[in-house]
Amino acid sequence: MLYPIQNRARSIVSLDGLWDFRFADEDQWQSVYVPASFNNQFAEAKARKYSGFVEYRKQFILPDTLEDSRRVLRFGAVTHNAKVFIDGSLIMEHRGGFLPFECDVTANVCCGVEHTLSVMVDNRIDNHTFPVGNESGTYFFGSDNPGIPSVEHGKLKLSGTNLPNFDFFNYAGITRSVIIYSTPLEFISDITIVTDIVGSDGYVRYKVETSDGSDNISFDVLDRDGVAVSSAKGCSGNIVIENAQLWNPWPQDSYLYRARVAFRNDSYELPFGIRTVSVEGNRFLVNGKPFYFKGPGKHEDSFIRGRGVDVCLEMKDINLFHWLNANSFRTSHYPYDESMYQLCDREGILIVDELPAVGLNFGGNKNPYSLVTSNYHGSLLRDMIERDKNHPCVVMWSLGNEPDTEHFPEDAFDYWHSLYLIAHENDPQSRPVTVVCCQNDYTKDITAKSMDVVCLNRYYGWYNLCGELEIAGEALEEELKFWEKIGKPLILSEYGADAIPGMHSTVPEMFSEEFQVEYLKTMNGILDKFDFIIGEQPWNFADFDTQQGPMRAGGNHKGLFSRDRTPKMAAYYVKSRWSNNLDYV
Ligand code: GCB
Repeated sequence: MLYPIQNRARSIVSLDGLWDFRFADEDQWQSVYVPASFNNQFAEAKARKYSGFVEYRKQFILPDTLEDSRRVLRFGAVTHNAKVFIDGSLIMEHRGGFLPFECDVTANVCCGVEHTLSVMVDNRIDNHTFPVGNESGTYFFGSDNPGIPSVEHGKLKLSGTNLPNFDFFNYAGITRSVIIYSTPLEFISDITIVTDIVGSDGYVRYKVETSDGSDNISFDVLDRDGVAVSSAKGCSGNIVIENAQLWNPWPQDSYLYRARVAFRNDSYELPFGIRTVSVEGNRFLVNGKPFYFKGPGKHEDSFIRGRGVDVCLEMKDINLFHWLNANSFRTSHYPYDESMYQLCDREGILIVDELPAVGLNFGGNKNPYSLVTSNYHGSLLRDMIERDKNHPCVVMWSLGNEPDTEHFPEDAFDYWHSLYLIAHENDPQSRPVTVVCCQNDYTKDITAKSMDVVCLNRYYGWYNLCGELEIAGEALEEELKFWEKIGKPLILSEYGADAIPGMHSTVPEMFSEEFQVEYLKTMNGILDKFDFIIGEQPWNFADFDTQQGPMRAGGNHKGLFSRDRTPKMAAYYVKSRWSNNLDYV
């Protein structure tokens, strides 16, 4: 899937801005801003608690200049499900809240005429959605309502409310940009680039797809200054770039070339980097050199926009990554807006790209694999790879976060292994694949060790052995000795402690900033004892919003930064540790 661009052959009309909005159970229209989650834009509780359909509506007119072009309506993401209508006719439906979808509307949308675009958005989550909602009437970290017999016996139902089986607020709406883009009627439909390095030369293998399958293509590679350094003809080919500049992780140069593709009246420019990634033994190699992942897990989350795209905030966050001496992150717990990947291509920050498969875990009470289908999961995986395959910053796929791999080990293995194969088959670069594992009885898990990289989320000293850092460190060490024998590289993909910003204590007890520092120091001290550890990803970069509940005072406070990006003590500690730990040279 090509990201829409504007050039001499293509244009973009933005439909972002103010739209009409109403809850499906009301007649009253109000104003709402797009792109953004709707939940924080209103003063009333309803927008935070609502579960069901909401309707968005906007009138628009396309300029006459697009009359002879192909016109495509594209949504960056609508959370979670969408039905799209033009002038009252259904033109497309989409399932899943974090990936783009589009439709050729050349026949539906005339230029110079007013049209009405409306979108029915469903924010409900249940056992069959990604992320997973909890149908039993409880929410993540909520109690099972013991002692309220009327709830237990189903007389009082928490229906009509969002009940996430995950620890982030269920933000929803038209969260990413809406555009109509144009292309010539005969157009370039896809480009795939795979690179290799031999000695000092870069090898670029490309494939271009066009609307009519024709071969009439020119493919030029431009350097950073826009100078053509190599070129080829035809819909696929191999190009050699002598003395190539490599795309290297920050703080080295993440050099981007540009492929300029021309087909009849159409043209497209795609930035790409020459780099390789692979796993060898217990090492993760970037351009053949061992890479150590340093960087906190993230969320798309901010005060008013919720999960709505905010490119300025993304810029600030990546500059804070540089400040922290961080070099990578995981897009926990869903694919992010494309703008983040474009930024990370430019800034040399490596991404572990994660699907929204979070919450496939009912603590052993239910078998999640009897509820969900790997077919839907597989189609999301193909879509994510299709969208992100050309980004040099994307170095690994994460199939999901913290599924149950302990209580139904064979079912888990079958489910995740089939997805593992899909990822390798569909990614032209065949990047390493992982699934991020939950704190569990790891001796029963046969899934984690079948991945290319083992990724573990561990909260020793927080959710268990609470506050007892010495023994928590011993428990982590004991577990890592187990994984060391498996012979695969391992990333500690989450570990952390909540710290309420500004809460201090001479005795480092839980929730103080001092404790957060001591917690990270203890766990890092254990990581340093093992050679097969290839990364540390403290949870989280910044505090973020969650469902209300007894474990969350105004959200999750495991951030190194507060939600407004003010550094906590832990940010300074981590910055200093990571300045001394540059394994990629
Ligand atoms: C986890 C989850 C993450 C939570 C975190 C926590 O294991 O992957 O989504 O926010 O723990 O803070 O509890």
